[in-house]
Amino acid sequence: MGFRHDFLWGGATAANQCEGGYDKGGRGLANVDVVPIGKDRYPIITGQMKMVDFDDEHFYPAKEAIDMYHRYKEDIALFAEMGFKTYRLSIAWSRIFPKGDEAEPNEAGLQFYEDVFNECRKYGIEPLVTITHFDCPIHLVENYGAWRNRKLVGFYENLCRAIFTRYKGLVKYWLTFNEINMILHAPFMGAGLYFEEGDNKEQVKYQAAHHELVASAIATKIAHEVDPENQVGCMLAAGGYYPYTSNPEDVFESRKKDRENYFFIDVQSRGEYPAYALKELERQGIQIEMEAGDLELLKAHTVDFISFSYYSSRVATADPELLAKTEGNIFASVKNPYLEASEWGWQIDPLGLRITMNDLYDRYQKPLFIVENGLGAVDVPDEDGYVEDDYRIDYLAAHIKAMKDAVDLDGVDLLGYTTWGCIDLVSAGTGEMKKRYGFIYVDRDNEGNGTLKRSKKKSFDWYKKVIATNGEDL
Ligand code: P53
Repeated sequence: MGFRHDFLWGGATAANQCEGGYDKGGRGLANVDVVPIGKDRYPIITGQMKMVDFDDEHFYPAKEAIDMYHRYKEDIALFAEMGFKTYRLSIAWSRIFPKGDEAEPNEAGLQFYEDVFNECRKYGIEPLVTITHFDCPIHLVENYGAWRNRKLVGFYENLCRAIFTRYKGLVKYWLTFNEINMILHAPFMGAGLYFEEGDNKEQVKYQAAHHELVASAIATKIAHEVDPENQVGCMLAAGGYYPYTSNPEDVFESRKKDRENYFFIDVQSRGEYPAYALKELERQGIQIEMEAGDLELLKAHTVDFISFSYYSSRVATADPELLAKTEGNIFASVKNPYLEASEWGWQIDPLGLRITMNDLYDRYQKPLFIVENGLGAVDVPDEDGYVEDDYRIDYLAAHIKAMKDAVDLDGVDLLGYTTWGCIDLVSAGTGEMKKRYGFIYVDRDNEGNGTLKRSKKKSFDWYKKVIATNGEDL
């Protein structure tokens, strides 16, 4: 009983939220670099306001982030001290192909990640690599319209070939697109899409989604060809919708909202467009342009495992007045009266994790991997940088307990668990440093002040013990 003996405990980060070094080693600019902190961020990440370069009015936290580009050795040593079996990180596309459409990759970028992976291996840490975590070279955004353009499939294929070949034997676990369903909710952050006057937004989003899905299938194909040991996963921003009431209208609405997100994983895992999606696209008058062979590719190259992030469950309602109150969030959700929320209003629901795991395992019957989970909170360090983050320990312990129930009591096959932002980093949603997830505190604030010094929080030793006991001692 309990977790498998080779359970992959660890933590997760994303290039643009931690590396900084945005212009180092020949790196090109990406969509994720040009999203500032502050009131314009939301219109920019949702594609309502165009931003393709820096200006003097805004602060761009990703430029320096927590400077992991220069400090990864120190940080990986700390992960190793906690006993990490895996470290999930992402490759910045624009380090490997600075513009995105070059014929040859940038050696300095390839070498950087090779060094990082070797550093992990030194401690027996298995890298889990997200190929794209919300990033797209800005040159591809400006000159091709990012993922709305079919050519992106070929550019992504070049990226995959370059990294699969170079890192053969160093990396085995790959995720094709972080939170692929984010393209619906934050299309610029998720896929470099912004909208022009007269665009049919849904048409643009689903066409871009088709390109990503084909690209994901091609990546899976190449990964398996390059090394049969490679394991490729899809990645869903999970957290299902509960109906607000037992009114069947609410129940049906919650199903519809779930399907919007499941759609992507249905294609990546089952290999075909589901019937409900074809009908919905038809009703909305959306026509997806496909090339000959696309459907065969999708069918032939499905993913090996299902990975997902889970922070919160959500609530759906068919009542338009109640729904109106939910606007302005990345994921629209009615407040659940039975749950407490984080300081950022994310509702805390450990049992929801068990429910999500059951839903996904029932639906796909492939191994699951929880690659993000955690509590974004304000931490107050003492003068040594120590934080007594019992609230974080409580959140994680409750979620690990629920995940154990899903394994022990429900029989779900779970490969591993990586907490989000194992070291404090920049928030994707808000651009803040103040919203912290880490076991390791980083001295930096929302305005970019601070020494960047790392220090252990109380949760550091707690997580070390959790890993050492394979999740028995919470
Ligand atoms: P932040 C929204 C809802 C669910 C997951 O988010 C999300 C978001 C984006 O805000 O993103 C994932 O930093 C994402 C990470 C992100 C993390 O959740 O807004 O994969 O890049 O940092 C937490 O608190």
